[in-house]
Formats: sequence, C-alpha cells, structure tokens
Amino acid sequence: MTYGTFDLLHTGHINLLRRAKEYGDYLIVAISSDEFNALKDKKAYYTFEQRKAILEAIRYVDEVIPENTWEQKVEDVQNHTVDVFVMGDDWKGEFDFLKEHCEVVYLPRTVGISTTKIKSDLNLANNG
Ligand code: C2G
Repeated sequence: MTYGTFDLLHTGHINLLRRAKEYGDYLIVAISSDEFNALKDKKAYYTFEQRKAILEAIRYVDEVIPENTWEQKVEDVQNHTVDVFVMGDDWKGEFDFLKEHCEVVYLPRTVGISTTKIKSDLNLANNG
C-alpha cells in the first residue's frame, strides 16, 4: 500500500508504483483528497476524482481509496490486511510507527522530476 497526491502524473510516480507492486501482488493507493491536500499545503491541478481515474488506469495499481487524514494509516493497514507499506524516501522514517503492523519500505525518489518542477517549467515556458 502507498499514499500520495499523484498530481500531474509523471515518471517519478510511475517508478514508485512499479517498484511498490514488486513487493506484493495487489497494490492499493490512497490518494490525498482535495481537503487533505489543503492540510499538506498542496493545491492539486487535478481534482481527487480525476487523480483517482488516472491512477486506476495504471497497470500496477489494483485499488484506489481516499486519503483524508494523517491518522488513517494504521486503520487502513489493518482493514486492508496490508503486508508492505511503501513510500518514497523523502518520507524516510516518518511512518516507522507502522512497523508493528506491516513491513515499511522507503524507496529512492526519481531524481530530476516533480509536480512542482513541471508547474514551474510550464510557467517559465508560457511567460517567456
Ligand atoms: N515520488 C518519487 N519520485 C519523484 C516524485 C515523487 O518517488 N520524483 C514519490 C513520492 O516519494 C511519494 C509518491 O511518489 O511516495 C507520491 O508523491 P506525492 O504525490 O508528492 O505524494 P506526497 O504529497 O508526498 O504524499 O500520507 C503521505 C502523503 O500523502 C504523501
């Protein structure tokens, strides 16, 4: 299982999802709701419904559920009998509390790409 906003989908996200799927045979992705993004000080370009539809179209993803709070992870891991929790290593250590419930894996981020970079590159391109 993994969590994220997954806005303006890019190869960094795909690399994470592909590697996460290698840890099991069923990958659940909890996508941040628009309201939860506000708690992360993030304003996604795509709505939750759009981001959900995009993630559901990815071959590595088996199920998409909403992420509404920081506190839901333990319950999610228990309710979905999750074996492995996977996140990019920008979160290294942040979710170690889950280790009593499942394996916790932090994977190296894909260097050189991010939703923020896409937005700033596009702004530069359009504004000269
Ligand atoms: N990611 C990556 N390489 C990148 C960009 C992102 O591996 N170049 C990974 C992140 O580490 C994360 C996932 O892709 O595991 C989704 O990234 P975001 O949508 O930015 O997720 P974030 O806002 O970090 O949300 O409760 C956890 C939070 O919801 C995580």
